[in-house]
Amino acid sequence: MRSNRELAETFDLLADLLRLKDAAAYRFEIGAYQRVAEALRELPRDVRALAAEGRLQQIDGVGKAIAAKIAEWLESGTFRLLEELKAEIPQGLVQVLRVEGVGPKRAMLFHQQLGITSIPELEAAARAGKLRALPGMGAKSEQKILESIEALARRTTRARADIALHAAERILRPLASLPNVLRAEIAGSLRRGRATIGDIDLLIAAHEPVPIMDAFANHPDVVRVLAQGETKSSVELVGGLHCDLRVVPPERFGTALSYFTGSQAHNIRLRELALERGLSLNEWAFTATDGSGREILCATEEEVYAQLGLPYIPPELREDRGEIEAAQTGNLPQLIEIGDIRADLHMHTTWSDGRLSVREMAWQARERGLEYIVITDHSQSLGVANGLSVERLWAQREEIQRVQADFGDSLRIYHGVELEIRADGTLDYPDEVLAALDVVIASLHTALRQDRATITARLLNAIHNPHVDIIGHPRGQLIPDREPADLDMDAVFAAALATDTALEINANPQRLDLDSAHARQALKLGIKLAINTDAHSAADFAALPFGVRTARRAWASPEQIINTWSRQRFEEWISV
Ligand code: DGT
Ligand code: CA
Ligand code: CA
Ligand code: ZN
Repeated sequence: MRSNRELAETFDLLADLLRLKDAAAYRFEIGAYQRVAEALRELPRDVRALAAEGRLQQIDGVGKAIAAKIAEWLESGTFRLLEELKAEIPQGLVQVLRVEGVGPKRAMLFHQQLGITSIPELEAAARAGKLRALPGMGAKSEQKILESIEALARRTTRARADIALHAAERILRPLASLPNVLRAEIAGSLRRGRATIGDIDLLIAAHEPVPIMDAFANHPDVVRVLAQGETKSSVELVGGLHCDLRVVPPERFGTALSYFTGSQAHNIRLRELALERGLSLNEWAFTATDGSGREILCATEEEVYAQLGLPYIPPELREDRGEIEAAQTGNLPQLIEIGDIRADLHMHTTWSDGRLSVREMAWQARERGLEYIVITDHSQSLGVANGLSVERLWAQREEIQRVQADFGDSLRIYHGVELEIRADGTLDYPDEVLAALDVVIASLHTALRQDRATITARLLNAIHNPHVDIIGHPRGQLIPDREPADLDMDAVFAAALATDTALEINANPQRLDLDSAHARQALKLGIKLAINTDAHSAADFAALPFGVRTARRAWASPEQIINTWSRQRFEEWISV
């Protein structure tokens, strides 16, 4: 598989090997390779297709020399410079660079003095106290390195929600249809709708657990059984995810589901409330603390909360971020649901880098019950995504009008754009073009590693443009491998509020951007949000639930999300 992502990783590797060799001497090359890696990750088209069309140099930062390296890599899986560097510098040292507090100089020092070529070797040396004696090191920096190694391990083992959900459903489906299985549910962080998942937690209600545990351990996706017991088993799945399964009798299902859904912080609060009522609470039951051993069993979660004098709290809120207090005072939000969504305001067609025509996208949208959509293809400077010149934009308008005529009242199709915010902060079309469009989504796709002041100013410039209605995937993160841009989000929020610019929750599970924490902050300030799939194909519409879950984790109610609005209200909003 010679994918964009693999090629991006190759350029990252190249940059890191050069950093190890001599960061100062190669600083221009290193910067150039990193920029190309970033552009490749963002690239909406397959690099092989671009190579076949002779358009490699349209990729941000790719000139003749890099295009030749890419061509060589597509041919053979590597290129000469890379092989030379690999022969010179142990590749494992590149991993060592990812440890915070270890730069290229230190990594080479560890290598030359102690023969270290990997993170486990570095960890062992730090534990043995061997690092502190090296020049420029001490007990404190040694301890710091140990802590960063642990932090790194925590960060890199989490999976994207869609991948975890797919894996969980593959396991759960056959188990749920076994005889005697009464209920089968996903629990843990996946049920709470988190963007990344540490491990999958599954819960089944049945009187006889053993055959279920056997079927679980023998599922074709299981590569290794980590532990198998009567009521709890853990396995490793193909792809490396771990999965826990518990089987409980149905009369205890509610208590168990509540416990294994978590979060841990939420559970601790529930246990405190129970203790105030003379009850202890664990995954099995409430038990009286008066020594009688009297148990209260709950078959449903509603009963668990009712025992504590609380209304049902939706899983997405269970993070101990105020949901207990809100439940106690009758102030739980009326959370948005999938069924509230009437529109999708961000999607691409074959006019830029989408797979389907305007007509096909409209058909797909109506099939899914949407009342209105906005076609938002890329603007001109995103050449690799076949961005629209102004001329093509107007040609597209004619096609949209023809399709609109055929769809009549059954679906309203607005003409918008996903407008590039260029690296220098200017927008990709002149104001008079923007003024003629129904909806403008402005997005950052390039130069995402600019310093805070520069990239924030870029985004603010777009927000302040009176024709920009929505900011697409505001922070630019990609899960799991790209950190968000270094934006001053307070300034972004202040500007969005002042100009009544909506911010997007991009529902694509690789983005989920805004994330739930920032979305919640924005909503508290009174900023409007949009949940968009950014669909490039029919399958991409399936991202919507991930966006809605993120919004629910942000405590969003329907009226705060503009694509729950009626056509009329939406039209009023875009026309001011
Ligand atoms: P993850 O897997 O890191 O994405 O996050 P969770 O929330 O799925 O965590 P996990 O799989 O370790 O445990 C599932 C749930 O089980 C967790 O949300 C709460 C509950 N739980 C696990 N360990 C403890 C514990 O030590 N104390 C309490 N109160 N609850 C726990
Ligand atoms: Ca979990
Ligand atoms: Ca678990
Ligand atoms: Zn888009």
